[in-house]
Amino acid sequence: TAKRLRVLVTRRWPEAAEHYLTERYEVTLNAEDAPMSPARLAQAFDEYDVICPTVSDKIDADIIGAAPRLTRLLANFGVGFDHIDIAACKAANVAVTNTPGVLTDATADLAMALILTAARRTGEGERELRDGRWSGWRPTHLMGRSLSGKTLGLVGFGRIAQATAHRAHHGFGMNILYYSRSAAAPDVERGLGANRMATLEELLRRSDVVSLHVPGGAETSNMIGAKEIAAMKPGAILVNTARGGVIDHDALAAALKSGALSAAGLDVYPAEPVVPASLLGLENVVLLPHLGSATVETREAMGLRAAANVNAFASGSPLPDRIA
Ligand code: 8YV
Repeated sequence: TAKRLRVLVTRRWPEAAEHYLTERYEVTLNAEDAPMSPARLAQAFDEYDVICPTVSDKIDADIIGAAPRLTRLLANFGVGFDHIDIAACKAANVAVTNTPGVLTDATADLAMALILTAARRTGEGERELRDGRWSGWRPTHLMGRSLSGKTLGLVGFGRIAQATAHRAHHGFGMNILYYSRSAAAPDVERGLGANRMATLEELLRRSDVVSLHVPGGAETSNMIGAKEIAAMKPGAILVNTARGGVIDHDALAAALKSGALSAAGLDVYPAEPVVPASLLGLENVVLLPHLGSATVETREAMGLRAAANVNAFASGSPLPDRIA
């Protein structure tokens, strides 16, 4: 019988997805379910044919090393891959796949949750109530902002941005603007009532709510800094479900403190699990612990999608979600 592939799964997945993989391959699960040390990850490249990493594994050129290593495939559990040095993978002849599509709805739902929480101040309200500070109903208590008729500006216009646009436009009556390197097809724009802006500055200037949907990494590092925040409408809301490095958080904290922005909603941070200290003391920012894709259904689907790429690799077929 053919040698079974040795597969390392760096974090614990939902049971059904682990079961699917362990039935087919020689799988090692990380019992502690804690991030692996760089040394352990580097060693794994000599021990496993396939590694299934997550966002909590930083796989840089030092870890990948020079060829020849045993590992030939990184089947990433997640769609974003800025934690993996793609150029180093290519140089070392290591293929990389991700899990697009299966987490689109869950992440768009969470973007809406952040928009609603920020606009309606529900986090502030719950903290007040639980702290015993609620003194009763009054006409001007914790007034937020309505979404209906307001403009949502999307930075990046991929799958998750479009799913967010769908919810905001058809569910909440928002107007949609987007900024992206490439234009969406006319029928997609029509279906979402979306208008493309020629510059980021114009999008920021015209939007009541701005939601970020660009990939992380060097190209988008600090894309939203002091200058961009200053271009936003007074009292606008900024939401991020993409990657933390896209925002300059010192500039964001200053704008939230001064009231230049009324609120923000964040699910991602530049050096997780560290949360910028300047934000922790502010009432008008919603801070979530990277929950974008965290539903039972979605996390299971992500594991099965990573497994589908392992299957293709095992049978020598083209990898369905190959990114390198
Ligand atoms: C995951 C994500 O939770 O897919 C992504 O890019 O950020 C989240 O869905 C995480 O990356 C899993 O590795």
